[in-house]
Amino acid sequence: MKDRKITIIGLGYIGLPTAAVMARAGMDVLGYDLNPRVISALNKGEIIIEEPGLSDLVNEMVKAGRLKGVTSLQESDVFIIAVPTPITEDKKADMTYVESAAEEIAPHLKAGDVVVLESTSPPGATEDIVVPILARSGLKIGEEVFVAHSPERVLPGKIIQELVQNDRIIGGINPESTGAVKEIYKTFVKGEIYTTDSKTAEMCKLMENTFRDVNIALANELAVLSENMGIDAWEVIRYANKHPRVNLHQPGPGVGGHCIAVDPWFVIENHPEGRLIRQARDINDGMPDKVLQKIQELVKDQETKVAILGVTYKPDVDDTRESPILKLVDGLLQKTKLQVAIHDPHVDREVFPYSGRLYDDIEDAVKDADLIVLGVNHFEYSTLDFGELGNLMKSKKLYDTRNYLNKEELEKVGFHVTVLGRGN
Ligand code: SAJ
Repeated sequence: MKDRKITIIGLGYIGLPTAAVMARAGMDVLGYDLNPRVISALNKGEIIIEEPGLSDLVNEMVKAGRLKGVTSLQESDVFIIAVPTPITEDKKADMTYVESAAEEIAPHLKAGDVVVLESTSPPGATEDIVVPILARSGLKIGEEVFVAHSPERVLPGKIIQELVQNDRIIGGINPESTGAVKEIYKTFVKGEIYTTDSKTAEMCKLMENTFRDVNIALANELAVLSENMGIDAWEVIRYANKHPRVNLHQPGPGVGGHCIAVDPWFVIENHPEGRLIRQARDINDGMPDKVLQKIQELVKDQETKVAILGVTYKPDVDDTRESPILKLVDGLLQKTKLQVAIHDPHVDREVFPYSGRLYDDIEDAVKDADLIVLGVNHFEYSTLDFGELGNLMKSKKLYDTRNYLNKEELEKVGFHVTVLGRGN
């Protein structure tokens, strides 16, 4: 197995770590991406995304000659598709990148090759989209070329560890395909490998994230109800979760990232009967607007300055895809006259849409502001000196959308603190 050549198509948050981990397991790995920045960085042993442990591992594998970036596909024994599956305006899976990847693979196929779709896809995509394109090679798909869906389930921030330790699902288009892919993943996965058919594997992945989305929607609904009832949702969660079979999730300013905010739509794109799933999406997507309304209540002067701390989709990552705080910023700029200043130590200024409003120094972001909004609970924000920051502000008001900061300590230094989900 170790002498087989692996090609990973798409070197993003999943493809690149997978490439590095497979190289570490002893395989000869080529990485292919349309973005030339990614390939030139890779061949220098560098990466352009943030993920703990990835930089060192990539560097080591490139130096060892086991991982290399390429700008065109070539013959390989295994092709792994890890390209994005974005969502269209009308909430459908945009499978263009998957289709192009399959189209590029087809001419390079030979008997015995394996193709794995890792990209999160609507149920049926492997069989209905990938297989017919690969069949253009003239080879018998399922008999000469083995095809399966094996969804990634890793948590950004812990990708390297979870790629190896998590259990894995492999769903082939037939048992032979499932078996062939299992042989490959066995070389680096330490968790259990469960096998099924490709459509079930696709649905498993989507339902994992949908489970979380629906639960977060419930927590967000609890937050809204609690504010209206004058109780503290966080206290309700703390005590309700003492029940052995209850696990209320955390409310917040909405759900972001390219997974949980997107995948539920793939389940229901052709199935309007999925009512609860749709409602959960609507509740979570409505949260940035609720935060916006609260900000407008908290600032008396509607043209004053508001400082937003944290814009990524979750703490301690650099990813702003589907970030609810970016949606909040969009709303503030489109619907209000407030002056918006942003601080986030993780975002890459080069790809950030509001780089003109992004301050490197937190002091500059909060200077003369009427209100600080904690958008993301980055670790860095737990150690801030709010006594000093408060002195730079026009008035000492803070809205914590994550229940992250120490309210009592903030009040001691003169802040008026509002917490999402905490009624008066
Ligand atoms: N969030 C809440 N309340 C919570 C938990 C999360 O508001 O109680 C928000 C976060 O702030 C963030 C979003 O949800 O905006 C998603 O964050 P997350 O940490 O829950 O998940 P992701 O998107 O980083 O990763 C998820 C994981 N899926 C599950 O836990 C079921 C991961 O295992 C998947 O591999 C990943 O999606 C993916 O790629 O699909």
